[in-house]
Amino acid sequence: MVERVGPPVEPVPTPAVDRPPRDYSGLVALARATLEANWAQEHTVPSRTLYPHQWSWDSAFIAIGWAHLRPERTWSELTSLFEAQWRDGRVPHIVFNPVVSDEAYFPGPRFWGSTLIEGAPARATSGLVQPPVHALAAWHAYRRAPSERGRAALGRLYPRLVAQQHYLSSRRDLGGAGLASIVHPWESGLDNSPAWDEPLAVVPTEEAVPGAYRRRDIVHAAAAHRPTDLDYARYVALVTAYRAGGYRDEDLADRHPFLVECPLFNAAMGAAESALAQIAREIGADPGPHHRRAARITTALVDRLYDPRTGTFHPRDLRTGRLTPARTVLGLTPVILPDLPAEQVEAILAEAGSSRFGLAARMARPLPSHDRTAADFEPLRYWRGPSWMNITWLIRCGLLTHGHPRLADGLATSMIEAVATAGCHEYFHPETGAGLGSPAFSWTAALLLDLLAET
Ligand code: 2M8
Repeated sequence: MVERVGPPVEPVPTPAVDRPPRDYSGLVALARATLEANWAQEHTVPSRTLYPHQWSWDSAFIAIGWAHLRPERTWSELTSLFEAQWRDGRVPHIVFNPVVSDEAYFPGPRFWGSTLIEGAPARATSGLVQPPVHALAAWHAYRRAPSERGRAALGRLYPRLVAQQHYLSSRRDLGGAGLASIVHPWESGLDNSPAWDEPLAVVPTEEAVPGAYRRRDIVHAAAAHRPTDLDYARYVALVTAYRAGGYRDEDLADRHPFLVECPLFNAAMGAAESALAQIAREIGADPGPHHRRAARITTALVDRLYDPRTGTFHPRDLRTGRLTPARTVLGLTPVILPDLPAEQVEAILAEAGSSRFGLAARMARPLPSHDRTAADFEPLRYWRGPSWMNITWLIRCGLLTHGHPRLADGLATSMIEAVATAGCHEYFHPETGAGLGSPAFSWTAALLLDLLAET
């Protein structure tokens, strides 16, 4: 029987393991310099070049890093993001900085046209969302640097975090089974994961003729390390379809070509309820409804997205009703749910420890984002193989929650070593640890600080 020791937001002290102590002071200085350089008055850009605005789940991870350096920025980061929350409760995946030109990022504010939409804020945003890791991050950051000011900020954020959950669990429950659906791969945060290949294949691209727009990402990063032009054509087509309906969610099941229940997105939604229960207790609100909702989401996730034949979680494509076949790192992420049944925890441990992902107490290579043994594993291409800090951090939290500190430590160390060798890159080659994407990426720096605080 697996010992359960509480929600993922309550880090379990990591016992000493038999590896030589290392001096990480240079690494801490690098992480601090990266975050300082990316700070933009009230939020932090993920990268000055590739992503010069505010991104939703980036801000959540970045807020954790600021708790180690300047806790007031934790609250500024989250507060500025939630100031752009739409009236329906959605937290937009990009909040555009008005002083940055429209051409600096594609698709920019003109393309999204959010300010024409009733219920959207005055500040231009995208119309999509990202995994709701914010309650978990807010609670984690608060626990890292508790203060009266922090508690007051938590109190102000709480109703907004609740509204975010309400939006997802009502308007986005398109399958009617208690899970939220994503309407675009960008909403998963793992944009070009092989998990989306099957549902994306049927998205018509004629509305987004390649060449009708200019990709900015491949000006700043190698095209071979980014999504393909065909991926972008489909991304653009999906935004165009959602935008044409005013970003409304009514009747999406009848008209939208991409509707998927994602294991990470829904695990984040469940973990958010557990974190909200902790926050509620801290600020004198009732944790009970959050505990009940967390339990319901976990049950729905296991019922809908766990496949006993593969022993892992898969996204469910609502257009076909089927689970998508790829075995990606998304399948491991429900381990962040504190009340995940022991059977699924054991299955995740088996999948993670297999040659597909290589999780171990001592890991020569960091955790990949896709099955290393799969024919479509691409070690350089973004979310189709490379290793990422935020996924490492989330899965480590889950391993601690479910009583596996040595595995958690092995996972963290493999990623720390990659950053120590390559720098605060956006992602890392899963075989060599070489740095890929942006060389000064904020969530890598932020979560590195959090890992080092326990190492
Ligand atoms: C990536 O996604 C954006 C679109 O949202 C892009 O490729 O332009 C993803 O890695 C996503 O998870 C991340 O939040 C964003 C900013 O770092 O970049």
